[in-house]
Amino acid sequence: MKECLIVGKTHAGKTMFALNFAHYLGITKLDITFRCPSGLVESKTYSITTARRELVGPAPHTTRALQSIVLDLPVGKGSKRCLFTDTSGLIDHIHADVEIRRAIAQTLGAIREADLILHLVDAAAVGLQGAPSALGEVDYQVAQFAQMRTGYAILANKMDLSEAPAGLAKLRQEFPGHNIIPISALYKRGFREVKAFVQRCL
Ligand SMILES: Nc1nc2c(ncn2[C@@H]2O[C@H](COP(=O)(O)OP(=O)(O)OP(=O)(O)O)[C@@H](O)[C@H]2O)c(=O)[nH]1
Ligand SMILES: [Mg+2]
Repeated sequence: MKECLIVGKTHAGKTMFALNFAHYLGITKLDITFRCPSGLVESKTYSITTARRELVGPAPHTTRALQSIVLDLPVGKGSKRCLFTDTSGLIDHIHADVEIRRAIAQTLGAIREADLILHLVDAAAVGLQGAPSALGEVDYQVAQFAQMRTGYAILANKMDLSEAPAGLAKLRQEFPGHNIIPISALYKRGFREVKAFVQRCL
């Protein structure tokens, strides 16, 4: 089964996207497998409401494990299975908390193994110096590493916010030649395009 990894800076909206995209594909009971940096693996079942409440964070570094959902996407006359994996958010500096450093190292390891990479960027925070989800060095590094694959797209998230169109324009300038899909994970906008992209890559 191919793995589609959702990566990006902390607070970009990765978990909101993972949960709402699964919901958009018709999954109402979310079976999520957590692979913790410690090696612990556990699964838990959520309703979409509970998952959003418990897993989407008001503050950075909410996700601290690889959190996977199995998705079935229609491809041709059949369907293809894909492991859709949310990750711990990246930062530009070295974090003081060892648990967060381990979680970030786990994300970086997963990037090397992934078949497809969806790189979430907070379009509303692109130019916000100092904001956790502002566009940063690590975004350029991910883009440079991942562009060698066919299955790489940048998802410009939070397009429902007024600052986002300017951020999207800047992203298009900074990442020329990349596939950039504007979305709102919160309102499930742009999901048709994301689905078509993932289907093409499976
Ligand atoms: N307006 C708006 N807010 C969003 C959107 N997507 C996520 N958010 C908000 O952004 C914040 C961070 O969302 P998360 O999904 O937890 O972000 P994350 O990238 O998983 O963060 P980490 O797990 O810390 O790396 C939350 O307050 C969400 O409600 C969006 O499309 N629009
Ligand atoms: Mg998260």
